[in-house]
Amino acid sequence: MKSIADCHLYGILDMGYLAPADVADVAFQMIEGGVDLIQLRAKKYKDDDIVWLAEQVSPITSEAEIPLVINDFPEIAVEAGADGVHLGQDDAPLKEARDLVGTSEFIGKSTHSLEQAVAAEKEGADYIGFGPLLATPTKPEYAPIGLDEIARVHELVKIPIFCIGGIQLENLASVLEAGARRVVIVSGILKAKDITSYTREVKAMVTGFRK
Ligand code: TZP
Ligand code: MG
Repeated sequence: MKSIADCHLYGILDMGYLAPADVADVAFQMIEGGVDLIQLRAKKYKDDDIVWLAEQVSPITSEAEIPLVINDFPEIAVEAGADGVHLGQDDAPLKEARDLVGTSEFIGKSTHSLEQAVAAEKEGADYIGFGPLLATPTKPEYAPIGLDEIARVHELVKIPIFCIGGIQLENLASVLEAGARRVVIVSGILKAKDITSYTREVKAMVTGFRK
């Protein structure tokens, strides 16, 4: 299984963009394209349905030896045998989630400011999401941070930082130039005509930039 430290491109199965029947196929295409880990983000779905979705995806992530992360719900992450859980600022406190998932699952946390990023590391998160950097229809209720704080967050926080929000192939170079080393792309990937080749192009840029 890939460790978080080795993950640079994070793909999200956001059920706002996907039909349940397509979830496994899309996971497969994203992995073919080179995502290093996958999150299942199923806002508005019932617990049992999230477990069902996770069951469709987990054989594929297991086979590829990449982590599967469940958004929002530590209990479901445990029930589904996922590898990690991702918490927002309004979800269960990190300590509570840690008590539920133990040390066998990692915990990620969404952060929307430098202060929240520093606090998440202190609380014991294994990685953070930092964003939204840019305005995005996937998370419309949050004001974008912009690209200026990317360099600073990398000075302040030593756990892996996944930059997120409004990132697409078209602006990826500017995000990487601003200092991002790990990115999450949701709608850019899910709305691509060819998910595998879009993801492949993103991966090549992210990998190429680190060299
Ligand atoms: N958290 C911060 S921005 C965001 C989340 C879940 C959505 C990112 O989606 P997109 O479509 O890549 O802008
Ligand atoms: Mg959440």
